Amino acid sequence: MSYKLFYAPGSAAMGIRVMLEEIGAPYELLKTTIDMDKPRPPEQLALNPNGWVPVLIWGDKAMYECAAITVFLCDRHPEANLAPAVNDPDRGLYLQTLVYFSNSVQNAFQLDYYPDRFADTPADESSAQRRGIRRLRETWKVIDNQIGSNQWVLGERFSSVDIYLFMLTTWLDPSRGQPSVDEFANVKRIADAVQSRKSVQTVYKEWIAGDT
Ligand SMILES: N[C@@H](CCC(=O)N[C@@H](CS)C(=O)NCC(=O)O)C(=O)O
Repeated sequence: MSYKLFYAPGSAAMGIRVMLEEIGAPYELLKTTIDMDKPRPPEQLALNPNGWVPVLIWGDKAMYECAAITVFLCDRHPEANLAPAVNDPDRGLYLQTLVYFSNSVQNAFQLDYYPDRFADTPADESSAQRRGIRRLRETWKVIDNQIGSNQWVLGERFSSVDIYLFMLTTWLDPSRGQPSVDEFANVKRIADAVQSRKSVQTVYKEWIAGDT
């Protein structure tokens, strides 16, 4: 099974690429941009009219939404052991955390990074950003408490949720007033452990070297 992935450095497509590396599936990157001042390729817009990444393509099918792609890939490649199976007791926590990442933590990032999508006028944008930054603290605290002393998000087993968590921590930017990952000791412990994986070292090489 081979895949194509609409991809831009620094974006949510990086987490999906790490999963493809972990799975060992062949993939091709279709380079695009997340720069709001640059156009998106028409092929990308045809598959995702929102214009954002990731977009995953296999055969003549395609899908977007990072959490959905995560579940899709893990279900398709159970041998990679990146998710609890449908009847596993941890399945609920796995789905809950992925969806919380997607609709609460990512939403908080969006308030700060894309305030025009939430504010009615340019004058209201700084208010949306301030709320987003506060929301980042609230949502990361929920995740930090949820993890507690667990080795990984799901306890003793590494999973795609840990990769997702790592990806989200790379977006935290204290220079914008956002919290530092250091504020969330349990999150930080897992992010550091994920960072040492070969897949992450490959995909996040520039970020780890401090070049992005
Ligand atoms: N809900 C989407 C959001 C994806 C998203 O926000 N992607 C960002 C990069 S991390 C992007 O493509 N931004 C550029 C844009 O929105 O046009 C998902 O989870 O896949």
